[in-house]
Amino acid sequence: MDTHAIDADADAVVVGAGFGGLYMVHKLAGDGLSVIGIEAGRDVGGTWFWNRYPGARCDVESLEYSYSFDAQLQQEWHWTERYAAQPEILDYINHVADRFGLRRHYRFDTRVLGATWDEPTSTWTVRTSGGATLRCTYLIMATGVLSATNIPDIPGRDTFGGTVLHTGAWPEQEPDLAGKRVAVIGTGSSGVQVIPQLAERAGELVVFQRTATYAVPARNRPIDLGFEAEVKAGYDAFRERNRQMWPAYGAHLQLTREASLAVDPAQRRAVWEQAWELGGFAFMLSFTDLLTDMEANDAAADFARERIRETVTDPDVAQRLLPRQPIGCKRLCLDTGYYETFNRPDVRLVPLDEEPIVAIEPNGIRTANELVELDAIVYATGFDAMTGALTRIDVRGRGGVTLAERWGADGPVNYLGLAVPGFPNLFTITGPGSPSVLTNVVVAIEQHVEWIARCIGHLRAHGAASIEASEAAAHAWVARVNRIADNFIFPSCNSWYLGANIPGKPRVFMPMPGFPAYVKTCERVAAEGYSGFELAAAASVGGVER
Ligand code: NA7
Repeated sequence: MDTHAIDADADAVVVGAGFGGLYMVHKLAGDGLSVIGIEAGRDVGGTWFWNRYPGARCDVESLEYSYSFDAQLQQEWHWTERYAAQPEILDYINHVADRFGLRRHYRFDTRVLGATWDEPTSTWTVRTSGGATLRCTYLIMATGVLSATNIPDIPGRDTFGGTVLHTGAWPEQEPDLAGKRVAVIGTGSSGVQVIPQLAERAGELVVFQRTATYAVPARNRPIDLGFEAEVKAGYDAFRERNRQMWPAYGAHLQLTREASLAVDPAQRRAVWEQAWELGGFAFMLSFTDLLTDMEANDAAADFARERIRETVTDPDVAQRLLPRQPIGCKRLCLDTGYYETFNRPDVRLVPLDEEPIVAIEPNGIRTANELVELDAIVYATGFDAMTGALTRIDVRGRGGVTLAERWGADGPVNYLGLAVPGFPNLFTITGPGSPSVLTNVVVAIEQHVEWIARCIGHLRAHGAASIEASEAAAHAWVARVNRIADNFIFPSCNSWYLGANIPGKPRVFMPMPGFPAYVKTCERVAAEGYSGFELAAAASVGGVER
């Protein structure tokens, strides 16, 4: 047991006050448990608290990217745009926190530094940056899948004399970049969103591109009031249709249920033109085989590349913006004016395959060809996705083994993306091994929160002291997720789904493709009395039943 004096006892500690943490706290408090929430940020919001860069916007439609657990909440909230921008999502999360009185459970501006499993008492001892030591029976990590920022270790990185920003940790006080010479490194979803916005305000914008990306037009617009009314008239059915989709979203965007290779090329093209106009993920959902058949994917990729050539006026620049990996292999970006931005005279593209970065210097970025003088560098270089937020905390399970050690060589050994062998009573919301980033994550979060709450209810009802995923079940699960991923085009490129963006990270496919099948498995596991888990009966400790 940790030798620190315990400052507070709770049934559960929930780490994070984003979509996942807030609902978990709400659910457990509603079930009568004592709960302490810990949040590093000054307030609620999670991803939407930190990612406040210009242009930050959700790529799932607002009417879907919201909680479904409260009928009145979803009826009363009104979204103003098809895809909500970050300030509106943050307003929504604040509204939820107020409406359900969730802030009172939280300690803000506080990080969890470490957590240690105490075998004799079957409890977790949690150390926080505020100096407090908490003890709890259940530790629930709602730390987010895209929250541990990645700043690449470029030589001289810390010598730069100008402003340094990361899209995933954007300051609340908007930095003044007006008229400045600004670099953006990275062209994933965040880069694609921030680049057109920064081009508007900077004097000169230089985009450092390692991998050209596919971006399909979002076609954002004010919310269609007719569509909103239609959805709200049958919200439960709308949610259910989306839950039955493999990524748990977009049922109304699905133009066909056919394989693209089963229709003739003219018909295929007509569907893609329609999907392109519809915007967003309609393109990838247009046929059933785009992510599973390389020939189908090649044709879709060609169609998307043609659109880039049509949009970018300088053919050399267009050529450099053409992605070469299969479309959808890395997460597809939705754009608003991304490719058009490269037609501006004050925007320049530096393709790193032709002109690599050599070093960062006090005045700018030195490439193999030149010194690009700069006032600001914006890292849009993503995250140590899915595992980083967990392994950066000193979480110690049985035998004092840390999560970072447990996941070091083999990647994130887990069961259902919910639990880790050797870490009893620890749950991960949208953890690696669950559908998480391949879904509308709010739907995935709700399913996890409800499953975890039910599981905890079961443990309490049966007087169990702990639940722990078995080694065998976890290894079988990781193998199953990777077998399923092998049926897709996903393993064919270097994406953060595979950990490939972080040097040294084991190459394991982390998110499980296919939400409906995943839900069925979770339901079956629960119905079987938590098969694949080991439940320990409560032991008498020092005369006290825990
Ligand atoms: P992403 O999708 O991981 O994109 C990061 C970008 O940064 C991507 O273009 C990377 O190129 C690039 N990158 C990463 N490291 C480097 C180095 N060392 N040098 C140059 N370029 C680099 O993160 P985002 O924040 O855009 O999006 C994350 C998710 O958030 C998104 O999918 C949505 O779900 C929301 P690479 O492709 O790795 O070659």
